[in-house]
Amino acid sequence: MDVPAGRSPHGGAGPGGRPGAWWRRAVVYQIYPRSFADSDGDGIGDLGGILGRIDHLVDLGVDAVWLSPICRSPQVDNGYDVSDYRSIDPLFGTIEQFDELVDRLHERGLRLIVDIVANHTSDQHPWFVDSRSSPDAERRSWYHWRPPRPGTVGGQPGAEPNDWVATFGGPAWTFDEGVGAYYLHSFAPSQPDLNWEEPAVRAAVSDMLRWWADRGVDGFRFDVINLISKPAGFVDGHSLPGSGSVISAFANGPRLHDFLGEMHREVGFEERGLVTIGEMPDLTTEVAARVSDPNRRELSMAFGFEHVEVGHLDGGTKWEASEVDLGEVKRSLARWQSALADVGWNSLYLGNHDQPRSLSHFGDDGWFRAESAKTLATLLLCHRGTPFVYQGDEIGMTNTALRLDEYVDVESVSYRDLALADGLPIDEVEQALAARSRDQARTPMQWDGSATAGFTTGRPWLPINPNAGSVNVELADADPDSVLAHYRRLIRLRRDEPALLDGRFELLLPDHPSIWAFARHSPGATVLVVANVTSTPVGLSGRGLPPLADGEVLLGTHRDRSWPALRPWESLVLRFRAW
Ligand code: TEU
Repeated sequence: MDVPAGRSPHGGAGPGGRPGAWWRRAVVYQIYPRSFADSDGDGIGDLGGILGRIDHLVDLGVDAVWLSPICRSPQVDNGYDVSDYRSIDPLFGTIEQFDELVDRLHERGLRLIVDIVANHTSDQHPWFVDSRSSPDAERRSWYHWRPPRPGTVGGQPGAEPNDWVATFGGPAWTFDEGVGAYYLHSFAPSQPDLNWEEPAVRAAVSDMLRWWADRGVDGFRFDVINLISKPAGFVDGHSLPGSGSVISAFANGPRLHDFLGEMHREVGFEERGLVTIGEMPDLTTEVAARVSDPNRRELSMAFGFEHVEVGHLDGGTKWEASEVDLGEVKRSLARWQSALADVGWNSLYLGNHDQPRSLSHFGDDGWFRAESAKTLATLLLCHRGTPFVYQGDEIGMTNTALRLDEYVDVESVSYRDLALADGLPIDEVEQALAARSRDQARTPMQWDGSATAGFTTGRPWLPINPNAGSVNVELADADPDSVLAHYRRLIRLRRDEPALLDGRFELLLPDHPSIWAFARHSPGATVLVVANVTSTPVGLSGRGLPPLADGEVLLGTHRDRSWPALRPWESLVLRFRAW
């Protein structure tokens, strides 16, 4: 691959968003630095660890890396609570190591995307420290301050300015004794929301983004960026059904598009050839099409949540969710494919640091672990859009078993404590955390079969999954039939097959409960993807698919064929000249 130019727009890349933009052909790999590789033995992954593992990324064949936050932070939410936007947290290394990482990745043909958390800061950020120092502070208006409800005493239950609930539980307002007012936080109390109505806040954010772009990064992933425009009035209740938290009151607010457009202009996203991905809870296809419409010059694409929230009960939280219906997941993805077929661009993901392991959530992490890992990857990467592979998925990592007292994620700990205090039976709390906790995706990357999985020489910050002896990079690398080998073939196939990059998407057998099938049509050929997404065999004859024997097999989960049936979690990618 050609070497990205770093600071200048990339050679060969068309204007952002239009066919030819580099990121429309790219596969992105997400690194959660804390859990990837530890170079100094403190049990926490770091930049030195990433520098030592670049070969893994090159061998996998990905084009870009997205790093979860590495800025200085008290780490209440593992870096999603920033106290200095222009620094590297000493836990992760130094700014010199960061610059070295940019250079090393570029030398190997990889691009780097950093994570920007600008809906909120840490309460340790100097902006908030100033804001809370007095009602007349210079940065008072940089955050959302409100008096207690009329007729109540601040700090007493029920005195919050309104009834909004924070995403991690409890009220979205915390009382500051010093100034006698409440501040707003969509997440933990230590993550106060910035007030984007204040022009100085927006200017400070754009300035910070230029600083990172000047360091040579190739793009930004914007944390919960569709929460930045709060509705006027701050009235009780939620404006939209959905997540059960304040998110539904904020998502896609009135000035969202203005703010994104301004940021695009101020930083020069398109001129600099940067990719921009906005994480957007409660995203709709309409908003996704708007923000990723290249002519509107807002973002390259957005992360929606619909497909990972299948099974969530209406108005409930993820903890009360029911079983995942894969039929619904496939129809959800297909709906997004059609909605963004002509305008805008999709992001594609099944898992990240906030979701349980995708293999455990959508697949069969027992008997058919390898087959379902391969099939889920095939399905995802053959859709139209930019795929994001979460670290560990390429070797088929699974959820683990943690004791109630072993969870450390701020969301999980808060849920556990509130649920137990509410009298929920322990086994229900255990089950909910086992299925949904974010810690499931955060156990250390499994590099080899040693006691610490090759992740650290010290004591890992979160227990190693007990299956590391059999599920690890070293073993997978030596096995031509491994999940890892399949990922490598799949990523290469996607790059070489025009129909997979830009071909029109067509869902086949939309209502079939066990077969997930779709076609990608390009002028020269049609590619058919067909998968059995259950742990029992399924027959294919009489289903209305073309005879598979007429196609050329490009990729399959199994070495041999069992037509006209598919074995448990078997999938195939075939090319047809005539369709
Ligand atoms: O996540 C936003 C978000 O919507 C999640 O909080 C999600 O609702 C939850 O994890 C589902 O259980 C982003 C980051 O990706 C996440 O790690 C941060 O904790 C959060 O924002 C706050 O910055």
